[in-house]
Amino acid sequence: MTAQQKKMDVTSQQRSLILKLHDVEAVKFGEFTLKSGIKSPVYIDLRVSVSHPELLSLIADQLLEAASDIEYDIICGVPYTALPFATAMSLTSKKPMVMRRKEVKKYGTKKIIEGQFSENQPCLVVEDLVTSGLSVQETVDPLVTAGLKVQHVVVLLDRQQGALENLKAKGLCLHSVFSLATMLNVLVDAKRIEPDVQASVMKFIEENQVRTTPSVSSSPQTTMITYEEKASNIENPVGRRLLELMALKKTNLAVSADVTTKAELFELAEKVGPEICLLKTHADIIEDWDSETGAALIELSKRHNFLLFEDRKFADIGNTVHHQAIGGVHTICKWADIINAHSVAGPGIVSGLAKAGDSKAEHGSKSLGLLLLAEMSSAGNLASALPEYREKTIQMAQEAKHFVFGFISMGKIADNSFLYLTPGVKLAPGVDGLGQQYLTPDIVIAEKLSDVIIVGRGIYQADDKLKAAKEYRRAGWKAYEKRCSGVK
Ligand code: S5P
Repeated sequence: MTAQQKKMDVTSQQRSLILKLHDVEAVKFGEFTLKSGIKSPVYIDLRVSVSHPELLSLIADQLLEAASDIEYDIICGVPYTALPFATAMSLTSKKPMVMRRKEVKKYGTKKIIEGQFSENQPCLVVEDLVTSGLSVQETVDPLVTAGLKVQHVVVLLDRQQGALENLKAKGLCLHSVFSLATMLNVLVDAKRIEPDVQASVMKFIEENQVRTTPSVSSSPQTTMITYEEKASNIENPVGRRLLELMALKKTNLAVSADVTTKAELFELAEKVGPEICLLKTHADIIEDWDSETGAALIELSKRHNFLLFEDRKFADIGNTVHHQAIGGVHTICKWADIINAHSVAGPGIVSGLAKAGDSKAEHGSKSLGLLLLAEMSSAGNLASALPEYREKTIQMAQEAKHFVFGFISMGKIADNSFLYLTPGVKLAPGVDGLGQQYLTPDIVIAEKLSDVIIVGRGIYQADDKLKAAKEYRRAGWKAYEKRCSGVK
């Protein structure tokens, strides 16, 4: 298709909408530092449209036009920017809306999808802007779980960075009012920007493609390795044991037992024990912890065949962490199989904790394994924001493979000689009001290729904890089987 033909494809309404968006500075050109730290020659912020009701109504008309061939009964906007778009579309088309909550209420109905709908009703998802399509997916998943049928997504602007392909891989069809390329053509045509700006934005887009599904370049051996196969790659015996018991029990679920009394801790471990591969503790939040608690946990872990992970997140110099790990009130090394540490203190922290592991072995106890925190699930955390931090953390782990067998990370960040454990997991994505960010088991295991899902409140705050644990176990294992079979 020639450039001239492409220009002719733009309707006069689309052209006028693009120029209006430029007028209100919803799109800007220059040098902008994105959240990821990457420098971008273009910045798009469609939130400003709420200050311009006429513009909002034009946007809604164009979105409805783009969706005119689709059959749907109900509309749902991706929070937050697309909520006013969806509302305006609903008012014009008289089609009802549902809303997806980002934060689930702690009281009342605890509903994730607000509004009235019935099973299998076709729902059109509306978004303002797509890059990878991940935020669309985070709205589609709970809609489908709630029983709605979602096949189509309509978006105002497609940045052409992979969303179309990523959503297609998930069985979703993306319809955009216009692409970034079209927007640039119109702006050059109207002499709003110079052709060299257009060229630099297009180069940026080409160089910054985001694939949320496993990339084609990763070979089947690396992405579809089974837990049994992975076990033979792991040097640390605890890491190997963890993978072997995951394969045997058919579970990749770790429960985070963030309760505050011994009674609650033992009751939870007893209940969910058969469903899990790991019980993760925060010993320092148990108010009545005593010298017998560790031994009682070991007994439970043996009976139900799971490992114990004390989530102490050590972060000090080697000598101090050595004492913190073996001594104090909690004598962590006496009962925990796995501990973790921040890499911020440098390799000395690994050596200090390895020394604690050695003294454990000298006393005839089972061995110890260490996980390094390479990334965190909390919004704005510095580890995830700084790629160099993650790289250095991986390097530290590579230099101590006899002891470090994996990472706390948001997905697979290095090769198959490490395990990846991911916290911030719930059946519906969202946030918790204190910075915690949740992804679904499917995204974590099948897309981001982590090995273990760590679930806290999703299970220990459920009315029926066993039922919740079974649900998470099923979801985590299904995602693992999907990834092994290569189904996207
Ligand atoms: O980045 C992290 C690392 C950890 S270990 N984010 C986390 O949430 N965690 C821990 O995982 C956190 O300390 C808590 O114990 C658990 C998540 O709990 P949930 O209730 O949000 O599922």
